[in-house]
Amino acid sequence: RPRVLSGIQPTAGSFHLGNYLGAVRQWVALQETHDAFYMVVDLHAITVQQDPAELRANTRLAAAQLLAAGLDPERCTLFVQSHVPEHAQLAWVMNCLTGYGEAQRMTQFKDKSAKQGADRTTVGLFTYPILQVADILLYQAHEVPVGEDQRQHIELTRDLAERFNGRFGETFTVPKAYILKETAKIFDLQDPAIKMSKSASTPKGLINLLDEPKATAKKVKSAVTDTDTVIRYDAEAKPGVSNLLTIYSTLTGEGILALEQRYEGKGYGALKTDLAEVMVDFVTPFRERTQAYLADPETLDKILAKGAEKARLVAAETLAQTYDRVGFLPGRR
Ligand code: AQP
Repeated sequence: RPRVLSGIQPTAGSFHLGNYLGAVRQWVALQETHDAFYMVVDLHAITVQQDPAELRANTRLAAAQLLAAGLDPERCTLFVQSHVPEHAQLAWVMNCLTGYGEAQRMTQFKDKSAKQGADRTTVGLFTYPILQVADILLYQAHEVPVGEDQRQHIELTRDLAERFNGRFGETFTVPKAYILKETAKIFDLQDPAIKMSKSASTPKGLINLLDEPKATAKKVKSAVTDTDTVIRYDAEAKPGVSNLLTIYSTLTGEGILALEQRYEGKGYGALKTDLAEVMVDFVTPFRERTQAYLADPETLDKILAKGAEKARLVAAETLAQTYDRVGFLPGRR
């Protein structure tokens, strides 16, 4: 089976719809066909200031949401990044292989550091794409299911894998980004020119999966569309309506064309009312399942410990081989 790997940050509060449709939904599907490794990336979460108790709670919350979304620990390896020390260990090697200018070109860093301000931007935030490179290469992943915003980091991963292999001999699988065109970028409901994101979206433009279903329905109903009345997919001319059609189609499995036909001659109100219902039907059981996993932290921690054990078997082998290739002396056996 080909291998996939991906990760998600332990965000405060809840995953948003962009996280789910852009990434997690694909994770659930890929566990059926791939040897799948998925992690909660808590090492990445400390690149910006965090509260220890909140980070612990958010890490469990993220794991609970992943299980609620349909990850099955029998079908995939689900773990917490900091439980596998090899991530930080391989990251150092990758740091030493990355050009300073190369790291400076990462647009996510530019965006995030601009938001943080110069005094609060840490070296960790600067090098986090390189930690991500290590995350992926450790597992010899063939594919990395992510949203469009991560494409540049996957390119960096490919470059560094090839560079390492060229310099020290074939060691790493060169991975590909697995990005579904339809859901590569889910847009803010109030400003369809920007991606839905926890840091850039306004509360009304951001669908948090764990919000009250009623509040979610309200956000859908007040989504920005356009002054035209036709329900038609056209990402350029009608970004707001197109975003709603994408969300609708992905959550129900009904094709965009079929939706366009069904809503022919009907107004935006009808589309939004129906989509609000679709969304409520999706988030209601998701919230309940998440709560159920959170109510039993012991079981949750056991799942994560078992996942880390499985992940370490793969990670330790890759790290040992890498250290050997680099020229580090073998340690005590
Ligand atoms: N709007 C989106 N559309 C499609 N995919 C998206 N992803 C995020 N936003 C969208 C994908 O979700 C996965 C997990 O992302 P993350 O752990 O990087 O989450 P995040 O950075 O906390 O999400 P945000 O909202 O994007 O955060 P900020 O605002 O801090 O930048 C990834 O695969 C990502 O592509």
